[in-house]
Amino acid sequence: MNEDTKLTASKQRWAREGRFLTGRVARPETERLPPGQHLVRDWPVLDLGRQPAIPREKWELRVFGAVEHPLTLDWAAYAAMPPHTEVSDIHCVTTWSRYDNRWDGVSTRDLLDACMPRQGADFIVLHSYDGYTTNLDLNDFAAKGAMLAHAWEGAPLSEAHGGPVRLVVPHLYLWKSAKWLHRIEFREQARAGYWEANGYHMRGDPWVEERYSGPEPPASALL
Ligand SMILES: Nc1nc2c(c(=O)[nH]1)N[C@H]1C(S)=C(S)[C@@H](COP(=O)(O)O)O[C@H]1N2
Ligand SMILES: [Mo]
Repeated sequence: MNEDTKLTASKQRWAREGRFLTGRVARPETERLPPGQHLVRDWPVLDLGRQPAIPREKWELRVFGAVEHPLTLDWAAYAAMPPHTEVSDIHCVTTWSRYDNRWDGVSTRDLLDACMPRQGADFIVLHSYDGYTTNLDLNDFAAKGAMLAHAWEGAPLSEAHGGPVRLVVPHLYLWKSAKWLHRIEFREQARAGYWEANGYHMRGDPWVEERYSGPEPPASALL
């Protein structure tokens, strides 16, 4: 084999393996669990202790702030959006992870197409019916896999897990996935949500253990 042929063969192998597709090469199975996490089979419930009971007929989602088209979606308007399904893993900052959760709902990209964030509206705050808030960068909100979810494993999302509709952002720790979603605010400046203001990391990437913003876990790190 001359050098050219060898290089061609390597390139073909790299192409098959997806080499050099920056950041998007499928992690081998051994790397599916982020550092410091352990796997669970059940699905723990974690929240501030107030679980609001919102029937679908009373549920409303408002999209406001720095957007061209503010929206108010009732259940019928939400259900009329393009359906979207994802299977993704959950990683909670309290160190448990759960694989292969099947979600039905609406992709955040379709929501962005509908509301059209203004130039510079790079930050988002999610507001929930229980008073909880959490913040995201627009890029993380728009990431593939991020969605509004109303069903889990083919059944309506339970009240305890945030029904009628919660956010799911699978590439960040689960505290970013606001349950009982009520309002989505687009902003030109970042603002810390509930846990972010209490010492949790502003971004929360489990693969680099962005758990806390300071050197010590906060005293309030209970959930
Ligand atoms: N509205 C709301 N969303 C919330 C919370 C909350 O208290 N209220 N807790 C967050 C935290 S800290 C976690 S770990 C996950 C837990 O989701 P689960 O109860 O479905 O496992 O929800 C997140 N979303
Ligand atoms: Mo949490």
